[in-house]
Amino acid sequence: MALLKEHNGYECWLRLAPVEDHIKRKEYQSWCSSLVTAADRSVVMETAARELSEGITSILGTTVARSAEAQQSSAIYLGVLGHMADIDAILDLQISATLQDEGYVIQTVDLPNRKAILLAGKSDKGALYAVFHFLRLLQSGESLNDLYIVENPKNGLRMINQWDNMNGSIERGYAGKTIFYHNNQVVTDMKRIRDYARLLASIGINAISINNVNVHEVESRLITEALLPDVARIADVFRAYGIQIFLSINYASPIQIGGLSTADPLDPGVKQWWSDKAADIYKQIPDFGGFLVKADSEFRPGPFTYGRDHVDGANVLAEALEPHGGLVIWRCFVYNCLQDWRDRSTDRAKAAHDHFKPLDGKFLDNVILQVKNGPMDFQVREPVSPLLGVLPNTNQVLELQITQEYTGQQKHVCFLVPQWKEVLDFDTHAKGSGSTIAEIASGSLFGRKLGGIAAVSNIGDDMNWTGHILAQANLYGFGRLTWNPALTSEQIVKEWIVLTFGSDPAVVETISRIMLDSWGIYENYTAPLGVGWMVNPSHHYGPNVDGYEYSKWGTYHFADNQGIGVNRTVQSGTGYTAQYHRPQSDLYESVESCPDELLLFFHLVPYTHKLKSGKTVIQHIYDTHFLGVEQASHLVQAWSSLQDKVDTNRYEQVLTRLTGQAEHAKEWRDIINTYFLRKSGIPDEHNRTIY
Ligand code: GCW
Repeated sequence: MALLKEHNGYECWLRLAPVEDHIKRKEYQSWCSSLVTAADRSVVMETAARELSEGITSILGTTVARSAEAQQSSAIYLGVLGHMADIDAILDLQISATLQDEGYVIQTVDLPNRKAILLAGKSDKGALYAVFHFLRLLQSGESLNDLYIVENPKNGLRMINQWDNMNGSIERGYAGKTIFYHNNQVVTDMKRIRDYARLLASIGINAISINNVNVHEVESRLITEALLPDVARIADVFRAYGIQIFLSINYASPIQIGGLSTADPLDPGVKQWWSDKAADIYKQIPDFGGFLVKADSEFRPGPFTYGRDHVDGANVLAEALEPHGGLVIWRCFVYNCLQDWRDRSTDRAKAAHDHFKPLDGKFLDNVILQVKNGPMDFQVREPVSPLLGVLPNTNQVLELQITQEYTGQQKHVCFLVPQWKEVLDFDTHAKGSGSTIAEIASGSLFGRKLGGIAAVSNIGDDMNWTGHILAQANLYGFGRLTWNPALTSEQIVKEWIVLTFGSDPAVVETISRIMLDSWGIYENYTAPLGVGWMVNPSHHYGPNVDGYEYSKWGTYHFADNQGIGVNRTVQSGTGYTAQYHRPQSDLYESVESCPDELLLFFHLVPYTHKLKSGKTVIQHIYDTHFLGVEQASHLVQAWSSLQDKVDTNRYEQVLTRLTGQAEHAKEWRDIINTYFLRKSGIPDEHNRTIY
């Protein structure tokens, strides 16, 4: 057994580990001895060439001769279609017509006197993505003999949102402090940011917003000439990896930093102010992406202050950015966060649809609405947001959360790709069947030029980036799924395991099982049947069944001695089900047809209600919570079986987290089961210990 090289998790999936099989290594070396790239390289192409040669050296142990024309019988050709004779001489140029701007081709040519591998992008970003794909092939032991790979990203915008604050903290961050800021300044040493840009580019991310959407006093000044040079330094680092920078802005900036007396979007002085501000920004950052905006949400300022709607609000920013090609990404997370818990008619789940459906088609072409996957807020399970199916004339991006705010905060393993797959595969029936979220988010269903998927980052300055090493799979999975939503959870997790831990069959099988089961396990021992919110207030970690039951946040479960759940039917509830198209609205409206896993999100039912599984609601609660704890302890056992197959440092890190999770699952089980036994008075059929 080769001594396992120690890793602390810093490289994540870019370990670029040496190929151990010497026959395979010889075969790869026969292909990878020289690299031909065009002489005039853009900054992105320079990155691609460097990543390729350094990656090959790391994996094969050989250096790669780089030149502008072929020196030897075999070479790798890296370039942009139509800009490199060697590539155009070999590649069937028809392929060019099928490639989008960030697409690429990887093709093998194996002629008697010439072996070549082409890594050809439609643009230099495509070439960069081809390089990372090629390095994945080498790491996965794939044969290079007859490659013909054509890849186009499904989503134009593949974006990360950082909820990072300049005081060093990260809102909902569970992996240390921010890598971007220190003591209210942008960091001077760009190393971590460069390594992060590299990780993101390797999974096809092409955009990032670098500050919290709750824009505080200091962060409001990121768009001023005082701080823009620092933002430009960050933009330079990401640009080299094909990633565009965005900033979250404070809607009250004209007042806060502009000295105006109003931020009213219809005020001519405000309009002029944003236009001047945009010009300042683009002077420093010519390819600046644009603004990400959280307005009139959770006490953030916005157009409502001036009696204006969100079309007025977004369009004034869009007009300012339009001359520079900038975008306004406007979040739809708008709801009444001062609700009286006694009020059963107000339904937070309805808010985004009520606010934004009437505005469809009124936003300018460079405005994109950003919509969370569910109507509430990234719970372990929610129905898909009905707003995503009712905006045929508006650009939109789907917002997901990689950081595990409500899914164990990187103390528990919870691989979220299966959850995201359910969201992307959900058929809204907006234009008949096949109107899936994947088709809507990408823009293709409604024929929108702009579209994509954004997600809240889970990284911090921990050495392993994500706190829990297994949480790296969520960042990896987000990138791969946003590039190609048709990938399965199994494909994504296998790819990630091989790159991160190697291809030992026991390692691949065991970690795949752990990851693919983890979302269901977490759901089993937390809030039942889609009702959500049984967490401790403010930090949202750990069980507290009534933590949000009397809050102002609209987050109720209405459990009493008879039953539990939120009646969202048209017939006798809040009417939320009507926000879906048929047949979904009918599916959810009827307690008989509503899927078990969302029953308590849509219906108030007695504890004795029979689920499709044949179990009563109360017995389902007991059974899933006892089962969840058993499953969590099995995760520890499964991981322990890999003790001599994973390097000690990472093995121990994960074992510690899984052991902690197994313990904490008992807390969830006992508090939730005890709460419902006391409320319902209905004993567990198996008379297991409940307190
Ligand atoms: O997810 C919730 C969080 C807030 C977050 C907000 C949002 C950035 O609890 O921390 O604020 O919603 O998405 O804006």
